[in-house]
Amino acid sequence: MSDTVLKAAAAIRNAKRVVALTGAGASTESGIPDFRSPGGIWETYPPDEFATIEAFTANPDRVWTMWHELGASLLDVAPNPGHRALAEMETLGHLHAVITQNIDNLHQAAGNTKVIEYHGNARRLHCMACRVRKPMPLDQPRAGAPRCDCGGVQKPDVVLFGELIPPHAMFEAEALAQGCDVMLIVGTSAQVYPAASLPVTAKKHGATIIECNIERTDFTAELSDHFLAGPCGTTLPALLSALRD
Ligand code: BV8
Ligand code: ZN
Repeated sequence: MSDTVLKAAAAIRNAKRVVALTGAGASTESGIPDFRSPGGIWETYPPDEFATIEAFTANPDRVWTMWHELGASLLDVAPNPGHRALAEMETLGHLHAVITQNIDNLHQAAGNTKVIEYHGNARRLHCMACRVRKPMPLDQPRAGAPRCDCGGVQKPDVVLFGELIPPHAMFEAEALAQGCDVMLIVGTSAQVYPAASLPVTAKKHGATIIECNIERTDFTAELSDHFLAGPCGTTLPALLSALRD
């Protein structure tokens, strides 16, 4: 067991409230590509053409080509050992909540019960006209943007660039960041705001920052007290077994 893992486990064991912030790196070992690593989604679908609310409004059918591919990649995915370690940490009382930027539902599938979906969830549709939300039929072949019964265009219920974070998620995440004494950051490149400001808030309120990533990020230099290098499907189970000892 590495010294870093032991120190991180000690910080979690002594904490009153641990909160995790996860990004796409938490799901790559479930077979879902992340966004910015080589081979990531943005390589095929540049974000300014496919992930902004302007692009969607201008040409919903074109933007849906990305969501159809992304939806298909979510069809038969399952939680990986990293997701399961976070769920077990909650069961053991060592994790209060997960704030996730991911839209794949895998934390819930792994068993975490307090999950804040900061960027929405790809399993729902959201009508641009009447605002009604409905489950997204993930296996439905898509030749363009679906239409609502009201005739409006439906978008995936995820937060595109230029869209506000859902207020309930925004406020709950902010309160969790202010109130935690350990923040466990898993698999995020720290590039997207306001999500990337949550660890800054936590640190400002005295939290210890533990970061799990396969690369060093802006957080690593500026915020992290413990950096667990490597795939989170390995580092999180190692952290869990140190907590069990
Ligand atoms: C908003 C759609 C107010 C959903 C996404 C200039 C400065 C600051 C901010 C801005 C700015 N200009 C514009 C903005 C605002 C903008 C923004 O932050 N832009 C950035 C790019 C500069 N933000 C917004 O627009 C947000 N809304 O601000 O509202 C507003 C309102 C009106 C007008 C203006 C502002 C909305 C942000 C949400 C955007 N939606 N995607 C989806 O597809 O999921 S963003 C996209 O990036 C995803 O949501 C994703 O969750 C998010 C963050 O990415 P990561 O999760 O970190 O993934 P990434 O691939 O980047 O990194 C993966 C990491 O994991 C890597 O470090 C890798 O090494 C690591 N990894 C990989 N495998 C593993 C691993 N680690 C461990 N183990 C592994 N196995
Ligand atoms: Zn509608």
